[in-house]
Amino acid sequence: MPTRLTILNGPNLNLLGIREPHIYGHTTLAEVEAACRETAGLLDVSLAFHQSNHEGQLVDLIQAARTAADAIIINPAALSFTSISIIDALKVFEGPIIELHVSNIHTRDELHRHSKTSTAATAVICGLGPYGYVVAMLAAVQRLGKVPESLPAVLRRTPG
Ligand code: CA2
Repeated sequence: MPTRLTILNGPNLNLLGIREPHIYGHTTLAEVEAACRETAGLLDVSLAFHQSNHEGQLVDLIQAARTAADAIIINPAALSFTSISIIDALKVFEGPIIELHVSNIHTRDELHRHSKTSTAATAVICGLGPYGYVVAMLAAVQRLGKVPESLPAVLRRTPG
């Protein structure tokens, strides 16, 4: 069975590339998904890619990932700063969880700076723009020890 990645995107990320490009850039979520699908081909993984504006639906998707995915990559967006239900759902997932933000949340205003959900994440990536999704996919597969042998060894081994 191929390695299975689930990528989840929270509220308003359907507006990526459409509104506030000075913060979130010009790349749309459809373009992000296309880049992730291309990356999935290189990494030889299957990919589920979702966006929802609804907290409960994201909780359902995280729960479903317990049997449908080997790793979760999640950009909880504004729910990063508020959602205990997402934290609780993530804590039940047994595989790697990479939390991702397009912007560098540490340079943002007080409201957008303190992610609560990252307490349930294996790792956090922020500030790389949409490229962060590609990096997160590689990191998730590396964590699982499933980087394909067709890729250079340096991408497979853990330095140090
Ligand atoms: O940088 C990120 O990926 C964020 O998760 C995006 C969230 C923000 O609350 C976090 O602090 C950082 C906001 C997502 C809303 O996306 C929009 C995109 C375009 C226009 C308006 C909102």
